[in-house]
Amino acid sequence: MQLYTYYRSTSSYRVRIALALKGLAYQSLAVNLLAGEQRAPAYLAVDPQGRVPALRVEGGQVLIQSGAIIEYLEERYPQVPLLPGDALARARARGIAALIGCDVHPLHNVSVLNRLRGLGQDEAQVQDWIRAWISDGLAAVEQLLEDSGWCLGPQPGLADVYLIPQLYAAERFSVALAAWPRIQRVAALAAGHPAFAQAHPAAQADAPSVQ
Ligand SMILES: N[C@@H](CCC(=O)N[C@@H](CS)C(=O)NCC(=O)O)C(=O)O
Repeated sequence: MQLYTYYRSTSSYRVRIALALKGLAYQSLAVNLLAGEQRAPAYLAVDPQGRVPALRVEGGQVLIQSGAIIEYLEERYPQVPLLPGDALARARARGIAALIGCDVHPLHNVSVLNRLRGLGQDEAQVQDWIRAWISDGLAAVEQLLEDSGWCLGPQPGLADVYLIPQLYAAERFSVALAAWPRIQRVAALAAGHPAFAQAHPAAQADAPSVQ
């Protein structure tokens, strides 16, 4: 498999975690979002939306959208499941994933921020906007997590796959996690887990040596 990815992209980071948790080998193909490579014709032929991640699977088909890619991996490689067997528990995990993937991350995506800047918002306003959406989202996630273990149980799963990259973005945009002890507990578990370490932005070949 080949993953079109950018080291700092939280959506790519989700897929990298899912691949690593499942022990799946893949080749990383870096798309430099800062340099605008996502809008180059060659990449638009891969993903007409011009976003990462995209995953080229065996047989050559390209899948887009991290949620769809992760669900594909879950169905195709069910060993090391990311979703529990119980339908209600699956819905809880998907709820946290959607909260982060639909209601937080899109509001601080590069193209959305550039649109805000284009509408005349100054950088301080843009940074406030980012921090507000991340803080509101994480405050809600905190209420949805279990009191011990990973987000929703003793093993890492879909909710963790979404939460950890969002925490990387929180740190990048100076959102403090101090008010959220459950989230801090999950972050500490991920910091000591090899699959999460392998997927971390700093471990990617396209990451600059000083971030
Ligand atoms: N809903 C998409 C979001 C993908 C997305 O927005 N990716 C960002 C990086 S995290 C991107 O490629 N941004 C480039 C741009 O907005 O120009 C997913 O989950 O895959």
